[in-house]
Amino acid sequence: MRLYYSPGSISIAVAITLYEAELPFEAVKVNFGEAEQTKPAYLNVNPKGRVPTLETDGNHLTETGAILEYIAARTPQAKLVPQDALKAAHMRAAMYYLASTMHVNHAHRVRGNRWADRPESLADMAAKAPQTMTNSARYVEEHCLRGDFVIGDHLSIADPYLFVVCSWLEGDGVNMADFPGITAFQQRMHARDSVQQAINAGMLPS
Ligand SMILES: N[C@@H](CCC(=O)N[C@@H](CS)C(=O)NCC(=O)O)C(=O)O
Repeated sequence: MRLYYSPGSISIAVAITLYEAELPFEAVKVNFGEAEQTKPAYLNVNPKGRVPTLETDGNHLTETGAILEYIAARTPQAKLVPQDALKAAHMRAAMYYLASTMHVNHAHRVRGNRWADRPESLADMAAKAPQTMTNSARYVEEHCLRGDFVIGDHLSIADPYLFVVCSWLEGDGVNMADFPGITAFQQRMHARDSVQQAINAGMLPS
């Protein structure tokens, strides 16, 4: 398998999950500084011009949530998706929320040019991010994390996803002192071998 990634981006949730599942992979860095994600060579891999992409058996899988589900399905022994239907629904609700709302809130600060061109529009969107990300953090703190991990006492595919999105909060202007539950979760995840492997591979800052 080959993972196309950019350091610190949501693609690192896939790397952490691959490490959790003990699936070997080749990591291919997409250089955002050179806008490689917009060039034909990468668009042949992922026409959306985004990371992650997971190449497996001649297929190019995209969308973080779908890739995480694929890894879990490939490695049932890793128990990355709960058997219990209600817990699984909660796990997926968290992942859909991260994909459709929280990641998008963050992108309004760093990728405003997806939605607007005028400098004042971009500045307005960026200025809103501390508020929308604080609202998202409040939701995560009070409703998403049901214990040590999203589904309670067991790590699932929602946790690497949440860990990477929450690593953006401080940069988005969120006061982490208001979110002790998320802070403890981040520390718990940071201590795992999977996250340490991602750090050692230069995918995340230490
Ligand atoms: N819905 C996609 C979003 C992927 C995405 O937006 N990735 C960002 C990095 S966090 C990216 O590739 N940005 C490059 C760009 O916007 O040019 C997913 O969850 O996989």
